Amino acid sequence: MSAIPLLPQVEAFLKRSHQLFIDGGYVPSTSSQTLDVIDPATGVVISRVADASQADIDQAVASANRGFQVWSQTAPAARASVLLKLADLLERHREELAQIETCQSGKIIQISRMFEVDMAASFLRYYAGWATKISGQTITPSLPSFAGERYTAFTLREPVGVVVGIVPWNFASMIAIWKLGSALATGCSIIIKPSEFTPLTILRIAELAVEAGLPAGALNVLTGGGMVGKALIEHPGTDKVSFTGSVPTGIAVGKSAMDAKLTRATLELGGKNSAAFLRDMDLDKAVNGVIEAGFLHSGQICAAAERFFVHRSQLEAMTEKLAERLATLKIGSPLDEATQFGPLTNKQHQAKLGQFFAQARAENSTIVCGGKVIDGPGCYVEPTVIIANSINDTLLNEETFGPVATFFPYDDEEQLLQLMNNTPYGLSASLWTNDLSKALRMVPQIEAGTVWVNMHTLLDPAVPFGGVKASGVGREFGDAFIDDYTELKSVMIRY
Ligand code: TXE
Repeated sequence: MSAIPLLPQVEAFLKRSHQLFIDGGYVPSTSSQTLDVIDPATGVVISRVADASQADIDQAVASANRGFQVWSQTAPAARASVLLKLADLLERHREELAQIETCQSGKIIQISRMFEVDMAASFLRYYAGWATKISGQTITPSLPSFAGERYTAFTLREPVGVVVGIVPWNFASMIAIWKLGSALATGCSIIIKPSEFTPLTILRIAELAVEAGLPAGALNVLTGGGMVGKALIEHPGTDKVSFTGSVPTGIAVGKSAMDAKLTRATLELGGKNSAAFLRDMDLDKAVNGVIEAGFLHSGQICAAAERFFVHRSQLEAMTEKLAERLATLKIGSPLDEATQFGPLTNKQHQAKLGQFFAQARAENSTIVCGGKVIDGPGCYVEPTVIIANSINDTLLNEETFGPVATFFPYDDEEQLLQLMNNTPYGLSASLWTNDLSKALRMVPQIEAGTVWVNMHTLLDPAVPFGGVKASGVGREFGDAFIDDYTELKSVMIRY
């Protein structure tokens, strides 16, 4: 097999001189600064986007406030209809969007199609369904009645206002859709600040949103670096930030939000997620489980597992079998449909993985396979399996965000739970066993926002997602997102 040819509309899109998406269309930036977008498979600059200035930020925020006035007054059913149309348009432009995404992120084309388009469309449809179902309560207060007066009260769910959606590079379309779906379903307007590494697909999605009937200003896209995100959060005209990204940046975002004006903040951060295999697990199934948990999209998934706990008696057999399986993965161009393992998304990240490999060697960890950066213009690293020497080893504690499975043995289930919880983070975890009764007894003792049993990484819009401990604040999906995107207003009436 060889790389699929790019569609003519993708070629044309990449060649454009990209501007900022404000007020329903493109406007030139007042800044002369631009950012290169690099194809991580080849190292070639494929496009350039604007690096928004403070004047651009002011303009986008003013537009988003006007957009909010219109959109928040749009009937819920009409809001749902626009989101449903946008989902249809994503699917109609499936191949185009998937190719743009693969070119900017190095994600293998099958994953771009399935996650960045198909899953994104299903999340949008889910949020569309909520637009007409957001409701308050009626309450009877127990206040004293001196002359026969009576009381009633009710609550209103009101959109928070202008949301800033700060998106990382690992799922540039799908995560942007989570944020804009939540905001638009609840009647908020949103400004998306994509990652500087992957700013392109959301610009195309914003065009499709206008085609779907979204009013001007309800969705703006400002490309630029981290400082654009910070300025948006601290801007007096914004009301909430929804951030997905690394823990250190998440902490900075939380501080900016609180310091500036108590801006509401939802933080979905990374961590160091565990996958634990109980002794009854068949080894072949367990190896498939490790690949699902740790190697999808080269491990560049916040919910992916990076620490793998296996009973001491099975450690050697399991890691050897895993290494054999990983050796069969076809590494190559992400535009080749036969490729199973693509590049990382940027050179900085590849260099970071190189440092982690050096650290593992310095700490005398056992490198069962991989452990090397692949030389060349692309951002490839080898799929890697490591056995840590001690629970303090760096690779058992720091998020690599790469295709690195670090194993550690346990002797009994009490120790296993201690090992799983021995981390400041708590985004996700998985238990792999045929003994569901045992699994259900262990679930409450695991400190994580999501615990999977016999699966890992897969998200569903109906199931809330978010972290405990240092992995974040707030929840996306389910009905949990409504709390984060609306303010609860109480109305009390004496009659
Ligand atoms: O992420 P950041 P980066 C991890 C992964 C990776 C590391 C750094 O380990 O190597 O994070 O990646 C914007 N105020 N994850 O630098 O810094 C920034 O422009 C407001 C895990 O890309 O978290 C981008 O749009 N915004 C992660 C977004 O924040 C700021 C997914 C994320 O950037 C800002 C990706 C600031 N002060 C990387 N500074 C996950 N958990 O899913 C930066 N930004």
